[in-house]
Amino acid sequence: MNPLVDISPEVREALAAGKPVVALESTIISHGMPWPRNAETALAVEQTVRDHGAMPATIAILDGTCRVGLGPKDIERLAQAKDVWKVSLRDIPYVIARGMPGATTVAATLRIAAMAGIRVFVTGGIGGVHRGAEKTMDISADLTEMSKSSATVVSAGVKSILDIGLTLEALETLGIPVVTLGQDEFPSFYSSRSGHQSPLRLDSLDEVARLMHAKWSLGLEGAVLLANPIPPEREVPMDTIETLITEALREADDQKIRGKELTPFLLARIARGSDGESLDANIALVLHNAKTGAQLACRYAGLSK
Ligand code: PSU
Ligand code: MN
Repeated sequence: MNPLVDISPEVREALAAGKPVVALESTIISHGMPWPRNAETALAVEQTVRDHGAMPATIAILDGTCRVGLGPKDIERLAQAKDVWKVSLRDIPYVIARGMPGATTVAATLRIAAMAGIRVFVTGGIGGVHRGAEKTMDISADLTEMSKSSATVVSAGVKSILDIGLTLEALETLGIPVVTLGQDEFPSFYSSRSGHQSPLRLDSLDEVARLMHAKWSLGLEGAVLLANPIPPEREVPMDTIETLITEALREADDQKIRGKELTPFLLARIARGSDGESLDANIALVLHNAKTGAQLACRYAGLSK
């Protein structure tokens, strides 16, 4: 393994033994949720993965190396420090060269997870095609990275801060299977509905594991996007969120918030606007994804044996 990729001993042992491992991103900790709930959530997500039989591997860049598998102190540092860089794919060599702390997005986490040989990755929501992208060209590197790195990304779908229809089109162009678990409609993060049909549907994790096995054993590289709808009792009504998103987008435009700042700005604005209701939903769906991801990693490890 490259000396710039540092895998923790317990994650390394699990991988060597063919045991289930689940990768976790860190931008959600540093730039997606406020302190102290970000740290509490990151630790609870790790515990949920363990409780369901898999080894958690939170990924970040610290002290000049890509770290796979963090301790509670590392997580607290990412949750609290003000100088944590948001690291997408392009930023990986920069933060390493400067020895800066970096929280990895879906794109960067997925690449580092694939380097380590991890096949399941849990997050909340992925980046995608932003509304108005026909003018701004703001399309997350999460999408292009998913066409390259082979792991299943478990998410609650795509937030409607993005253009969901265009994001699904881009995923098709990139050859990424988009599978919704147990329903026909693609979910939209806070809601199990989005108004968009899911391109694919599977009803069991055994089938998802078989799809993964078929894809990669045929040499079809790249990710699978698994959409895991938020549990109904934790949903935030679509109208409530839509109003908040419209306001947040208008404010971002007025303040000329662009590029990598846009997604964190919108997330924070929506959390504030909903008086924490959206944050509660966000935490609930990430924990739900952690459980599903751990179960999927167990099924996939069973198939690969
Ligand atoms: N969408 C969410 N929550 C998040 C993110 C996106 O609903 O926390 C984070 C993820 O880390 C994702 C990143 O990879 O934002 C995408 O940022 P950008 O749009 O700048 O590529
Ligand atoms: Mn962007």
